[in-house]
Amino acid sequence: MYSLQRDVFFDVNLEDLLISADKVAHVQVGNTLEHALLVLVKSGYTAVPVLDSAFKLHGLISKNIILDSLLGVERIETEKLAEYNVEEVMDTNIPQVTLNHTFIKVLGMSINHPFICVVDEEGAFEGIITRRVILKLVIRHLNQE
Ligand code: 2BA
Repeated sequence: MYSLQRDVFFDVNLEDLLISADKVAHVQVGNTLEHALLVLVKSGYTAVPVLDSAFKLHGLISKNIILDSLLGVERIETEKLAEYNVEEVMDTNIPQVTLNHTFIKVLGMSINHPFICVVDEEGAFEGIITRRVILKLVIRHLNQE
């Protein structure tokens, strides 16, 4: 049987779970959809953050959002890949926290989001916490009796 003490999560430091910004694949505001699709396909990730040149977080772009934006009435309008920039179609509803938030908050957010963005007080991007890292920590705290 497994038991899990809620208390063990109160001391979790979110910084220990962070994949830092320099290791996160991302695209920049002003990049075309074509460039974003290249980054997504080459990195293998489904979705990545959209940042500006000052590393401020603006949104998320995914393969699905890009493909959806290409759908015309009768065909896939691939010419839009070069015509549109990421900020025109990106998701601005970003799951995000600062390092002051609790692990329980991030755990709850990970139900609906494969990764949570971490920003500082000014909105500068610090990195991501992935569902994988969150689940690894939960498993580590499961005590077999
Ligand atoms: P997905 O790209 O849909 O990836 C789902 C899961 O597949 C990942 O879960 C990971 O376990 C595995 N995976 C996918 N691509 C991988 C790769 N290139 N190398 C190793 N494993 C890979 P999580 O690790 O929990 O990541 C959740 C989501 O966070 C990913 O969803 C992706 O959207 C984002 N992500 C993770 N690491 C990233 C990074 N370094 N840069 C940008 N985005 C990242």
